[in-house]
Amino acid sequence: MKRYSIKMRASNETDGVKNHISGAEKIVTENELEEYCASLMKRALYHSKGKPDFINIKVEEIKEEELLYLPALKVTRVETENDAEGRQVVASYLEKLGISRVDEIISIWEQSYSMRGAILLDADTLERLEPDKERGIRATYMDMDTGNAQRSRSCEEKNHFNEALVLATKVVNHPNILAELCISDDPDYVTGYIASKETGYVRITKLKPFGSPNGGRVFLFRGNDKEKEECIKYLQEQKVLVRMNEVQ
Ligand code: PML
Ligand code: MG
Repeated sequence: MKRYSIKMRASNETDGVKNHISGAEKIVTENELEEYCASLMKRALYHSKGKPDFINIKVEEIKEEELLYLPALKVTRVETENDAEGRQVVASYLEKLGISRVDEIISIWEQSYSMRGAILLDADTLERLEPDKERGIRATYMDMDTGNAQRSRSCEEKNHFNEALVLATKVVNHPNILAELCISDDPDYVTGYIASKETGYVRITKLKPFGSPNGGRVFLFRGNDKEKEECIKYLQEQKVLVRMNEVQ
């Protein structure tokens, strides 16, 4: 059975400024294609961030030999009372990972709030490494692989956790990525995370105030220029299916 990648992005423009509303992607089989395109279209049309005036749905065939299968990261959960406490948890995990300049990293995170993609940050020099600093780096071409289990047929409603776990698993499996930090840009979603190969996926229940549209991602990188190029290529082009079987 053939597989296809579907990517959706939706935005609107106010006073000449383009605002990102929603973006999502799936890797599906041929017989799921029509249904998932329709679901993603609905997701773009009915989003809490507003009505789009631009929707793009892109479909590309994927060959089996292009796919990399990865086990999902182990998941733990830390309860926090508010965003300040949430940031302290992030700081303590960064320290555990041997990363210094933690406060500066957390403050640079804010620069990702209006971007479609993530900041790729040199963990030591704190240099931003994205070729296009307005757009950032978008990790793409990934989805969950549920094996024989039937997955939920609808993706009209975003499952923040599943989609983020898939993305984080892909991102931190690159040998030059030390960790990923993420806060959702959806105003009503306050859970965020720090993920790394070493710590797994650490969910932090409050990482921003309820109602805030401020969210974004940072990928922390350590390596040389050649490794940076390879890493960007991996994040943007490698097709990945994440095995979710053991996720509770
Ligand atoms: C997003 O909205 O894209 C990010 C979602 C973060 C999910 C965090 C979690 O629930 O574990
Ligand atoms: Mg969002």
